[in-house]
Amino acid sequence: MTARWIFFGVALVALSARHGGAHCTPIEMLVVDEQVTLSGGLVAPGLAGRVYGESDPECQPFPGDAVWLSDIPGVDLTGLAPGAGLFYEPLAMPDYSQPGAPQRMLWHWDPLDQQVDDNPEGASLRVLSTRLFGDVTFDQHGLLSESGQVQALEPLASDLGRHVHPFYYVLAGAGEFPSGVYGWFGRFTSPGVAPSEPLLMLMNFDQDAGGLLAAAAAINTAALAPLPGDYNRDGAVDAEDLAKWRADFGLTGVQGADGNGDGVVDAADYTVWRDHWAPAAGQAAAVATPEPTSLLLLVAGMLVAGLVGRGGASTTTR
Ligand SMILES: [Ca+2]
Ligand SMILES: [Ca+2]
Repeated sequence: MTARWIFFGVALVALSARHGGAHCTPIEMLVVDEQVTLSGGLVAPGLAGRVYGESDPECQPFPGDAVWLSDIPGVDLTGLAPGAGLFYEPLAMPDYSQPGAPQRMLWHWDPLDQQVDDNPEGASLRVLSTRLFGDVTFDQHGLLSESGQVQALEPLASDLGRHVHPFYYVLAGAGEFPSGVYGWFGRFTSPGVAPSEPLLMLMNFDQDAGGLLAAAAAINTAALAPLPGDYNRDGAVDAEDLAKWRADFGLTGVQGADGNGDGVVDAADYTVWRDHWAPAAGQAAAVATPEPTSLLLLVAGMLVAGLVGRGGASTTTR
């Protein structure tokens, strides 16, 4: 046996191990009250809604591949009639982690700074039917394919009640793709019933599997409209947001603690936080909300600190 065939055999065994046995964390799909309904997926702190990806390193797609192709997660399919038609439609969502909250279709999470960031220009994602129904392709700015959806399954009678893999997910386009986690929102539709709620799909590319849950939380949170006063975007309005407001005070053009959306973090944003802060019993004293007089002193102090800081910075850069 040549070395090539030995390698091929080892690769096949490795692939079987990845996809054999348990189906890891699939999309569980049924039709409930005339709506496509999803469950399963990733469950972790900071994840609200439906988020799907593979956090089990044994089930991860192929880290380090130059051309990246995965067919996971699969779908546990119940509740559709044979031939009813099942489609997948990627969705643009606002990115509240960026100034101006631009609409985004392909998202990237950078493991180095642990932030959602701009994708490389030229990178796109193809959702390609494993049954040759076509594909839908998009980049961070929007659709690249003519059609905005792709058929997932007919489904066949033999698909129902089974675990199926309707798509290959392909990171495509020109150039090198930075490592990290790529994500995209979408929904499943079927004629005659209501579409699913939006779901977030995630793919780990060329990095340690451990980043997937952090990326899931960051991308999911970035697409959710922020709660007024929730400046660190953890879903609660509390003392940590006051600390964030203090840290951001005087900044312009940032999302962070700009609670009233006027492009600057100032005393008005403290008022937004205070008006939406709902302390649990016993927390009020611990947080020590500034009285109006001490607030003015605090703001004045920050203004002076900000002016001094800016003066120092400008002299050093000249
Ligand atoms: Ca918060
Ligand atoms: Ca503001």
